[in-house]
Amino acid sequence: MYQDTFKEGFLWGGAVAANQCEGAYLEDGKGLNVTDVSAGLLRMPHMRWNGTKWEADLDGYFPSHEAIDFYHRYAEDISLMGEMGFKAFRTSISWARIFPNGDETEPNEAGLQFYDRLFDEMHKNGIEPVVTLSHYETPLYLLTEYGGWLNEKMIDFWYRYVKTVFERYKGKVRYFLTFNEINNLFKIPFAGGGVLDIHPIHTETVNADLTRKDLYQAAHYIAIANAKTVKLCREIIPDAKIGCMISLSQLATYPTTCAPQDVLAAQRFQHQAMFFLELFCNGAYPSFVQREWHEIGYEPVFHAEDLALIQNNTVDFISFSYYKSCVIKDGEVMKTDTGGAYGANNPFITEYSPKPWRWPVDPAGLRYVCNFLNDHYHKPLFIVENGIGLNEHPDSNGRILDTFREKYIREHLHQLKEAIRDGCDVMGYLYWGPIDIVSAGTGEMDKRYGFIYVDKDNNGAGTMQRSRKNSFDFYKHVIETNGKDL
Ligand code: BGP
Repeated sequence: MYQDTFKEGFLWGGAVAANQCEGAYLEDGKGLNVTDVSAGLLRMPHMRWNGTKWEADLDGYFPSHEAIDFYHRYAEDISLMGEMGFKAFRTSISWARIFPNGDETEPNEAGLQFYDRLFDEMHKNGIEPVVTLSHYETPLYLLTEYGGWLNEKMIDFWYRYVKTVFERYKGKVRYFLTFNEINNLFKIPFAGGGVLDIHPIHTETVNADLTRKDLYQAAHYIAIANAKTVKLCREIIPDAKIGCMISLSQLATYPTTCAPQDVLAAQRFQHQAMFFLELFCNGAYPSFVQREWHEIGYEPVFHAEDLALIQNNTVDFISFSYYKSCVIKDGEVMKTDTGGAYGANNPFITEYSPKPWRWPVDPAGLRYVCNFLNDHYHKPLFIVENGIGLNEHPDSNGRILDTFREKYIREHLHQLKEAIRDGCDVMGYLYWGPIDIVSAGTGEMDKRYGFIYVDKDNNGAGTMQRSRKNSFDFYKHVIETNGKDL
């Protein structure tokens, strides 16, 4: 049936990740996770070889260790989101709060209690929790002791964790996402994939020779874990919905020219973004990986029952991040950041986020991605990350006039509405970073996404006081009018 605009019950809101906002990185029994040794995922993890094994090197300043202290200030922050009228708020459960090392048999009660308090607070404010089970937060110990997802044992550790979560929060959470941007396994394996991958220049040994073969095997274990999670979620919380979460800026890959080889290059690049979609949504390995597997000499190690498990337990919906599009030329090696990939400049795109990030602004790319997904997978879509990072300072009246952000959102929502008119079933839109948090890629506070300003700078100075930017009222109005008045 034709849908002209955002449906009733559309899930408006915002999204963050535990490791970028909570802080309290060792409080109440929490163990270290992979992002705790990172001052930005695009930088080298701070690890050292002690002669026998890898260990955390915690010398220096790590912005995420305190972050915006959401762990203690969540009530104030959730109430501000409530004031904006949020219907949903996405955050992750930090796995190492629940199982500090990851391989324990009993969970950490204090960690579980924190999320009880947090979800209760959301409900008090009329906000539905949307929970990412793993957002770049694999317990570090699982990497240093077991190699992370290179090891099949991870499936059992993961299973124990998600079972604990489902049983504990079954009355409180109805929306789950499995692994955040899991396709980043191939781009930033350490944090994105939970795989022990230390670059050779960091020290000379161990896994310097990690190959795509290894990553494909890790992907297989993750696919099994994903399928088991979907199955378990349905058993324990039958009325919940569970989705995959993929970074899909890469689906908006345009060829540099209409030369057939450039068009084919763009298609190959899109295939990389489709790999996990095929596994999680169609429940099967896509035929397009066969050629690469043949060329790299990978022969998957599968158990007989694996493929049926993947086939029978596909996700309910597709959630994804979209920040920007990119342009590819045949033969070009694409570079990656947390927003997706980047290659040549697109002469038809004239607007960029400010320096030093310079992310191209391409709202139509969002419509393109939605249609692409709708054509291939026929599942409801959930935009769980879209936003713009700006370097902002309050003016002399203490206000932040972030009209660039308002324009960015307005234009993306216009295009989302077009996608709905094109026939896409869109469940919701969660703006990335409704409150300023630590940037995933570069560890900065100065890359601000929020409607809510947090007084803290890159060096950790500031009062942590929260204040409303101009876009706060703008977004509130968008939600109030269910996106009619953009
Ligand atoms: C995505 C991540 C988020 C996030 C966002 C913006 O890749 O899932 O965690 O932070 O990118 O990236 P950044 O913070 O580097 O600007």
